[in-house]
Amino acid sequence: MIRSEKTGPILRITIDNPPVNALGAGVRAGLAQAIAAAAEDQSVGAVIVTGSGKLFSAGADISEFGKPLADPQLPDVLAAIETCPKPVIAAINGTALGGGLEIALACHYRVALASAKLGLPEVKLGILPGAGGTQRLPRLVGVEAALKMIVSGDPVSASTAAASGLVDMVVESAEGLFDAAAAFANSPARPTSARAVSGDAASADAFVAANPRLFRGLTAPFACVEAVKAAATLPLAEGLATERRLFLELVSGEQSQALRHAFFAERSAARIEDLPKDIAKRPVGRVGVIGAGTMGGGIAMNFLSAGLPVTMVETSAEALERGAALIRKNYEATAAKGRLTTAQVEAAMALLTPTLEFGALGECDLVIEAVYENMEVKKQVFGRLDAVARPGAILASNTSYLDVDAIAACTSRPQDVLGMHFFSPANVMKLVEVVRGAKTAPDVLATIMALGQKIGKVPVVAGVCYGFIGNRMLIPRQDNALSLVMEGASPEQVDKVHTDFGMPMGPFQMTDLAGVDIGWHRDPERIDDLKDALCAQGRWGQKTGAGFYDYDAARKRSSSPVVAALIEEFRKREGVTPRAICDEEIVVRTLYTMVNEGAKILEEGIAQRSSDIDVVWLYGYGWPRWTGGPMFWAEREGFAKIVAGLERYAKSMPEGFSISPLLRQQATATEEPVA
Ligand code: 3H9
Repeated sequence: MIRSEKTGPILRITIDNPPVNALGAGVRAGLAQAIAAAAEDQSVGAVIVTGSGKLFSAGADISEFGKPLADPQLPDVLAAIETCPKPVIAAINGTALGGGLEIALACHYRVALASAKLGLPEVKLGILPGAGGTQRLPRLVGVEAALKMIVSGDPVSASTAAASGLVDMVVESAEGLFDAAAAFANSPARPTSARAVSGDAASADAFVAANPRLFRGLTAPFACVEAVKAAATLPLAEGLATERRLFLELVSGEQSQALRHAFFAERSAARIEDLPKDIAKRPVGRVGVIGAGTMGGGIAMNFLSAGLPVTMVETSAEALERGAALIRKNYEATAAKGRLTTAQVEAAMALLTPTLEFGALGECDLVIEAVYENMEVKKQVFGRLDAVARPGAILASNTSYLDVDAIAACTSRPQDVLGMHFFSPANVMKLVEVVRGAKTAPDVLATIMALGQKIGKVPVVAGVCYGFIGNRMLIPRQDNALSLVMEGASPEQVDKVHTDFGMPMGPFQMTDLAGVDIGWHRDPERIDDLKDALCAQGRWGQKTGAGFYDYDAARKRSSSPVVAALIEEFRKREGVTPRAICDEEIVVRTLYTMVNEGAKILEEGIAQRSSDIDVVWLYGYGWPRWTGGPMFWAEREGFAKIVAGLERYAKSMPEGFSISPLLRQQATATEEPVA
């Protein structure tokens, strides 16, 4: 795990713990031993610490958290590095994160490869840098720059690190890294902790005030600030003690457990249990997209951004031009924010071939259909596609609800067909539900999962059912939300329960964003429910400036007296006497019902594992990450409590409601024994 090699007076210590050089117990022990030996060995003049492979180190071994950590502890190992009488130089050969970067901070000098990324992402796991990072980083870069890195958790490039004083030198090629590091071998040992901190507690407070978004709902960012303030105001030993105390508090806290669950859940979602790991994938060199609407364009952008050529097909020249122009507009907006160069925009656009020729899809290795959500239309498109696509091409539908098996059956090659359900806006949202049909070939599934990751998405496998994982769970939530309003709640009350919980928006805010008219029968005379009543009045959501709420020109939301009157009128018409609805009932009927549906999804094998459901909601709908996702949250909440709640309100639920047998089983298995 730790390799030591001596060249002349220089001892090179290499962290060699694939795949990411995590700092588990073995690595910590090896590193401590190697440093102690170097300090004692008269023939060693200087030490270089580096990582093997492409990474320096991804930091502490996250899987060790939650249990007592074996000695030596990382802070002690780093203290030994810092107090080594010989110069210790970090040769940062690649990504250095968390405890990995903290090793480098404890070294006396830092030389980084230009391609390396440096970061302290602990906050994303609900903790803070716990091996001196909060004390040493401010000593190198000052309070403000340190807070930016520690509280956002986002890594910086080697050149940014050099500009801020975090690294001493940037090297362009890997071959030159060790010579550059060795150039510091005759410099004096220079402990970071001996430096003064630039910036003070007031600059930390100013950072908090200027960045409210980074703190919303979370506890760790506040602890990060407290620790950095300690660096600015206390002697090192006390600062380190503050950091340690906060680290231990956070690591055993609920948020960190949930965030660590989310980290591992995302990675296990990529694994498909019944596929051989080394299955050969189909090459995908060109992608076809049918439909240049908002969805088709967004889907196309994912591939263009990843350097894959895209053929985009439409039926009218006008729609095609509008689609291509929208893609350009989106790229240019990103460039205007400084996140893309003009050259990158042009490079992406050069990969796009808009065409009216359906036959052009014959050149594509993967074709994604993103047309109107209607089974007959989709069946027709797949029939045509079957006639032009080359043998072996993968044919995907972006349907968000429909039966992928029925779509596949319209082709002569159902083994090549699956669903790729992107979430809107498709160029931004990271989730893709990969819908595995009854006949989808294993290599087709494996190819799309790998391709999804390549384009920066989080792909999750789902089986065929109405709405797959995410939208299927949305149905009971939205149905109950509407019933609750009929029975006496206001849209505002229901939405507030959700936003207080941490959701980016509530059920009605979401309906307004997506369009109240989705699925509407389009007959203004026929009013079956509240949504019909809104649609009949042209209140189709944000796009018409009015839905369950009113919107101004800047799409700022406000409560609508018109809607309040409509609701009242509608209740009267239905003979409903409104009653006071408590928030607890809203939680049960809109959140517990989602968990119930999730349990059914598991029962039926639609999701491979409970954590996949969490990943769908974290990445597709903005479920608050610090609760771990609906199924992780449910376990915390208590399955028995959830079942009891569902039973209590079962009579009020929309027709067809039933409690999942799996959920009942879990409730019994986890129920506290009655004393
Ligand atoms: C810390 O350092 C605390 C200290 O301040 C204080 C201590 C006292 N541990 O993501 P990938 C696994 S907290 C354990 O697919 P990539 C990962 O699960 C740590 N395992 O690769 C996966 O396993 P599997 C702060 C880890 O190339 C495999 O490695 N550091 C760790 O897409 C490959 O990972 C972080 O938060 C870990 N630290 O991305 C960094 N890291 O194959 C977390 C990865 O079985 N890591 N694994 O599914 C990352 O951000 C990405 O993994 C990284 C590579 C960018 C490094």
